[in-house]
Amino acid sequence: MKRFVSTQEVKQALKGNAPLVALESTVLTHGLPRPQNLQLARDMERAVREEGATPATIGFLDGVLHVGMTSAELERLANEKDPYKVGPRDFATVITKQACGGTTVAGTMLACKHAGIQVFATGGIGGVHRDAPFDVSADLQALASIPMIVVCAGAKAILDLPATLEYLETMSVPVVGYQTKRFPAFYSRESGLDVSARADSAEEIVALAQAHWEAGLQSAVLVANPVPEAEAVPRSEMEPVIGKAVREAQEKGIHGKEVTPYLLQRIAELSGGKSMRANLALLLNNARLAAQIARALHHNARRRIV
Ligand code: PSU
Ligand code: MN
Repeated sequence: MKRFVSTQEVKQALKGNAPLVALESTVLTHGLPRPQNLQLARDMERAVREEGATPATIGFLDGVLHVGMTSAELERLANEKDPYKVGPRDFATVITKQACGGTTVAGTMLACKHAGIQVFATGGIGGVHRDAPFDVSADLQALASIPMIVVCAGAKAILDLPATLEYLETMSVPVVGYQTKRFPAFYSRESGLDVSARADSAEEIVALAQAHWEAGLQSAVLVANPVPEAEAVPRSEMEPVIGKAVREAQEKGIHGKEVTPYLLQRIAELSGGKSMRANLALLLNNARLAAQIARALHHNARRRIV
């Protein structure tokens, strides 16, 4: 059975080994409200193209995994009524139910493994949740086992960041700060925590990733790209808002995969839209950097073959 379908554009890029950037779709289906979600999806694709790479937004329509979507398909997914949030364990569910859904970071990475895409841009990865007895995102497991470059703006600030970084260390995932030694905190540029390596250009990131895989590792390389200064919200301003949203989620008994969407929405409300502006800005910023990385990877691969 064919595992996925692609647009003409993505098929060509895959065939010709042209620079490709995967984009996730849980951010469309569960992360952002309408109509900002569709606008953002289109803006991210445009940002990738402007940097000379081909975007491949990944998601499920009628139980079929799409690696790259047409404009109409993107619009459909963004407006779907009850889409699934699709992590790796949900692939079988959406396939057998012929359902629609947005793929999470982990789900998107699994699709990239099938398609052979090595670079992926997202907003924030999932991680270890705060104060929860045991809620660890499948994103971390995917980062531990799928060799590709993932660009993010840190882990979502709603998480336990020190615990998330510890897990990434345990699983041998390099965390590379882009032009910084500090791990960014999604809405804010600073978490007070350090990354494991710093790189100042796309070429440096690619060299580091290749050395990592040549050393015999199968894990991903996580690039942490801080939110642009103009849209960043100071940590001191975000912390009380995040704390309140987390307490509310606990009081309401929200759990499992509902936690992240609930918190993101509540934080947007409580921050008066500031968090949303930061979220949109960092997503675009990550799409651009990922496209530069995809191009650098492409140049490197060609040099090696010649
Ligand atoms: N970050 C955001 N918005 C999102 C997500 C992350 O700003 O919607 C999504 C990503 O797709 C990520 C997922 O993979 O949330 C993690 O969910 P969980 O914690 O349930 O694994
Ligand atoms: Mn979870």
